[in-house]
Amino acid sequence: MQNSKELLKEKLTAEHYDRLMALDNPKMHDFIADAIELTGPASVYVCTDSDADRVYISKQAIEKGEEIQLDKPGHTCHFDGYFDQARDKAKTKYLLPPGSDLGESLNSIEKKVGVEEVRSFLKDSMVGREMLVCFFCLGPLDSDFSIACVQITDSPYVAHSEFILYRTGYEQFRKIGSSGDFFRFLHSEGELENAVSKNIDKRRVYIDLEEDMVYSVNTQYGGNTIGLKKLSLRLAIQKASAEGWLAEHMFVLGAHGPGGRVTYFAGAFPSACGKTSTSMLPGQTIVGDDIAYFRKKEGQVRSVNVEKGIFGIIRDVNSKDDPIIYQALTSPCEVIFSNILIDDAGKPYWLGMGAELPSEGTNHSGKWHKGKTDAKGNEITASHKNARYCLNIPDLSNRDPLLDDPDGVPVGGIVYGGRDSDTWVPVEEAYSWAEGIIIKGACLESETTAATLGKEGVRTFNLMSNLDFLSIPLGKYIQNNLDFVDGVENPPLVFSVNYFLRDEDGNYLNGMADKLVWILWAELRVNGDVDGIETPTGLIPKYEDLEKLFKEHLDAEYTKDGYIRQFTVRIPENLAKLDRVEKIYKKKVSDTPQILYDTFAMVRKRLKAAGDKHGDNISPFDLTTG
Ligand code: SPV
Ligand code: MN
Repeated sequence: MQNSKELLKEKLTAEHYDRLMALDNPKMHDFIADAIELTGPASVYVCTDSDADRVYISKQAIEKGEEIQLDKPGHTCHFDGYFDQARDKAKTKYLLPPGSDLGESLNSIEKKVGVEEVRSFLKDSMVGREMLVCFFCLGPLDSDFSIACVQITDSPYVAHSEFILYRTGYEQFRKIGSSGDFFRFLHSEGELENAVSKNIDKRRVYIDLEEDMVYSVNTQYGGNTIGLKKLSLRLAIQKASAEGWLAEHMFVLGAHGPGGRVTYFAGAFPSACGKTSTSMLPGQTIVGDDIAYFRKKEGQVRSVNVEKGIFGIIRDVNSKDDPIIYQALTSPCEVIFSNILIDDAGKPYWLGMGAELPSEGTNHSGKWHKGKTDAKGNEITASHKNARYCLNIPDLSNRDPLLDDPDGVPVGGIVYGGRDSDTWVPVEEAYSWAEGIIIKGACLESETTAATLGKEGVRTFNLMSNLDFLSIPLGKYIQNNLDFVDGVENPPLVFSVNYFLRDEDGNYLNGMADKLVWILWAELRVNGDVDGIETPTGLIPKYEDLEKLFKEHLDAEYTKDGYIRQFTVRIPENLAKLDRVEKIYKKKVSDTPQILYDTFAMVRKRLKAAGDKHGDNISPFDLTTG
């Protein structure tokens, strides 16, 4: 390759060349020069943190046909290809250098082979197009948490999404000077047909952990392309592991307790299991809904939202269940809708919005009418189940005032939840941090959803809801979580929640709104305001505490019968879960810490003893308060 600076000078206008040169970072310059040489763009646009650049990008998205202006100011709609509607787990791989091993649970490809393949797909992919070079920052600016990132893409939709979701980072790059400590993303949509990526068989997301760099090609769906989202989470998990902090697939929420007290919770749920709606609970304040970093500061666990926007699932967002998001989605403010239905007047519609949907319009399948089927004869729904909205948290009335605090928020509790029809009670506190990490986080299972490609409704192991993004061996990741609170005087309490418990007839045992009560009970526990009842797996709420919370916050009568049905400890199901999960660790995770097996054995013993004494299904009234 010719000298980077020379190449940049030749290919960029003076203005954009100067923008790059104002950042004295040879590694970043090399990255951009290499990308230009590889992809061959007609022009290069370098974004600073200015409003003018943000506006330019959003206008480009419309001009290039990647977004359509909708009926309200600031609202646009983007469509991904019919077969490009979710994260592609099978084609997302780590580039493995010779001699390294990530364990068999992580998808990888020999580095040399992978780099050659993905670069061959990227070769000349931007010919005739403008390359966009954007700088962003993960986490608040000017903070121990900040990670500078540079994103190259030929998709103004991807860049526009990032301007909504992340803090701009041109100034952050000025701050890091010539440091090589930043993340890099190179994305091209590849060949387009009707403004969507055409060569889906050549879709690849390849991650280079040695270089803190990710390649993404022949795809547009956000989870595959937005570098700072799940691509950076994979890089961050490795970085965190090396540096002694944590990068998690978690929301961060300010829970508002009695007397104006605010207690912060972070929570992990697999995609489409209630993570965003928990972060948006009525009366509470949101810090973030998807990715959180944790660091220890002065003996305290503190957390930031890596993002400043939400890329949320739009299905079932309606004025009753999610009033604040619904308000934003129906008022003039910056929103990119994706893979919804639009009518000729540019009005957006989606499944579960609480209004009647038109019988025809345009969606991710093109012209759509009710009853339309795809090539395989499957009905095409009006909007895709993984259709999303992308908006700014500062536009929401429930934003938390500490959203951009460089020190993050102090974490009082951690919550793990999944789609579980028959095992866990609605809320339970672990007896300790270690038990919480092992019996709650590392045992997380969930029934699959439309957020990833493949069959839905299959019970799948997903430790800490972070399995899709782990870039270190699973055992090491668990050990990092266990060790993280060393030196912390009051580690966060750890809770499990389950919004999806059903009775023997398959009916849900709880309403959607009930999750508020579980979180507010956890808030009381963190502050020592109430006692719990001891079960073999942790502490559950006392009836009278829940009765009070239901009355106060949901204006609902909480019945003893409902309580018993929801909080009955299901011994055989809990034992079966331990067996299932242990089998996975034994078979697939060779570096599982011994403490995990020891803890399983201890909890199994407790479950059996309780079962011997009280039977398979134990009413909470038969257990004692602790
Ligand atoms: C998820 O699926 O967990 C998401 C959306 O948050 S994605 O960007 O696809 O990862
Ligand atoms: Mn997510």
